[in-house]
Amino acid sequence: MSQPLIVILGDQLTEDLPVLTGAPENAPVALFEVEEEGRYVPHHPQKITFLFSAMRHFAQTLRQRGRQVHYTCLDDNDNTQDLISEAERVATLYGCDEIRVTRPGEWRLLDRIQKRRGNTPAWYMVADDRFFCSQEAFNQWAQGRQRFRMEHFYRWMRRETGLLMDENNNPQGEQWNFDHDNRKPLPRDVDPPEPPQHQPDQVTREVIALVEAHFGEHFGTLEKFNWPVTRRQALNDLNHFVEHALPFFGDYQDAISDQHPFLYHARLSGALNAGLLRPLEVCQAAENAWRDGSVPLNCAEGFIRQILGWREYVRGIYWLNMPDYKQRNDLKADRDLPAFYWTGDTDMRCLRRAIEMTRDHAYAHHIQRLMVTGNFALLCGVRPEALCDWYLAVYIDAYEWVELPNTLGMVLYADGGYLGSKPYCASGKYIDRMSDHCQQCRFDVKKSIGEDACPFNSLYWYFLERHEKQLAGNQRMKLIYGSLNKMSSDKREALREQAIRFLDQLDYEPAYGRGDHL
Ligand code: FAD
Ligand code: DLZ
Repeated sequence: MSQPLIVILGDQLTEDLPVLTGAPENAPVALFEVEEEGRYVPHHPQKITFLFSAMRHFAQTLRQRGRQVHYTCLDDNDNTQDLISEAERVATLYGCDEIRVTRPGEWRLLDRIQKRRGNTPAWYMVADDRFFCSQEAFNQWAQGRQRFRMEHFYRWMRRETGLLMDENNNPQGEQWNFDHDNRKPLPRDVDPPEPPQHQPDQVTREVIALVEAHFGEHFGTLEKFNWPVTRRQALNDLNHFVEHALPFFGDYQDAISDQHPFLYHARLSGALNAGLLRPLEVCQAAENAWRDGSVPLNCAEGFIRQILGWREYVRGIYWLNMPDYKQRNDLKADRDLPAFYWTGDTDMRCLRRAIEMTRDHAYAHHIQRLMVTGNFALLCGVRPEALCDWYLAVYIDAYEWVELPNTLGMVLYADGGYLGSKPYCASGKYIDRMSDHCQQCRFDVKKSIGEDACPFNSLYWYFLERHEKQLAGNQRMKLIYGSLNKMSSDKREALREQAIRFLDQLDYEPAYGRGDHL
């Protein structure tokens, strides 16, 4: 009789995964902490702590449910420190002739497993049912379409799931999208809710010590660790968000605060991506709050769109196009990452604060990722690989299936407009409108030239000028290219010189924050 080993990866911590529910009750279940996964990019210590602690708690839950669980700790003597070899070692140890695993979320690992074909014990991959849209369904949707747009996909998903639809299958409120009510700038007296506090228990405290000892050299601090490490804590965070922050989510979705890292955002991406929450229950919680009258429709819809729309869409794009997608660099960006991405040591207040928040919480919200660190890298011409490695390393929620399309596609426009219809490039004016950083910055956001001019301004015009050939034909860029072309050649030259001077004096440090082995 064949006996499978059920392998659960660190981002597969969902009790009713098909790989578990479909396995014989006496099949051993295995989880492995390994160095290799902590180091293929230098993951933030909070991300590693979050996953190891959540894995250890998940193993406890499985044992309480009567499962036989094998758990390899990072510092176990016989740990081979690699997921594939550890699974094969443990399968042999337990006399298992096959290994079953849920399809991994990163191509790198999928490829390695596929290359084990013919191996004994044999590997089998089971579909991941934690998404609204299967890869097959996405591929079918994509087939024959010249251009993809998230909005079309999202409307299809709304119809398919019935989320926020009325009895005639029309969108609630007779609109698909309430963006005109959203995206308000930050009010002066903003007072967002404090996230729930999770006191680290014994398990988490032990993991913190372990991670400090093994990955202490990675960028990021552990002092403010406050992520949910059990499903119960994650549900608590979800309820807290729906009650206290969701009612304002839409309004201040795009605002950036110098002091409040989380504003009215959910902080749920880590828990969602690791499997502690399912996207359906999160969307249903938001819809129910709207039905109860405690959350306005623009907020519930704006939030659901992020999960039902963007999250599913980027995953579909990732699997449809990997591995080639990762090689795209359509704007031929060739700079290394500025060194201050690993330190926060810059006078540009918006960048400093986004990086400090990242260091302290392994978190920055979407607009900081897109319009501050992302926009700056786009304007500088940072290589996709360098920027993608950074985003993959530093955020609590980062896995390639979601990080890569957001960074390479949405931020860097390196896929030539496949994911987004135009580059999200902006000058300092945008950051000034949406945040309270500029008042506290040594640079003057109103100036483009001179020692105290905001670097975003000259970089912005220099970027547009560099990429005129690729971008000027884009309908959505017409207005801005009109302005560039009306500019005197003296002004253009001064802006160009200012930007080049600035770029030349930056330090670039591609390998900072990585372990010696890399
Ligand atoms: P909220 O703003 O409250 O949004 C609610 C949920 O919607 C999130 O939890 C997330 O699950 C989903 N969501 C929102 N926007 C996106 C999006 N663009 N793509 C996918 N899901 C989205 N998200 C990740 O989960 N992992 C990543 O590695 C990641 N990398 C990113 C890199 C860049 C350059 C950019 C611009 C965005 C990235 N995002 C990533 C998307 C987004 O920034 C985060 O999901 C969000 O900031 C998480 O915080 P939150 O839970 O408070 O989200
Ligand atoms: C991110 C991560 C880290 C840091 N460590 C582990 C680990 O030790 N064991 C494990 O099973 N998973 C880990 N992960 C998550 C994996 O990297 C993730 O499962 C793959 O990238 C596929 O998405």
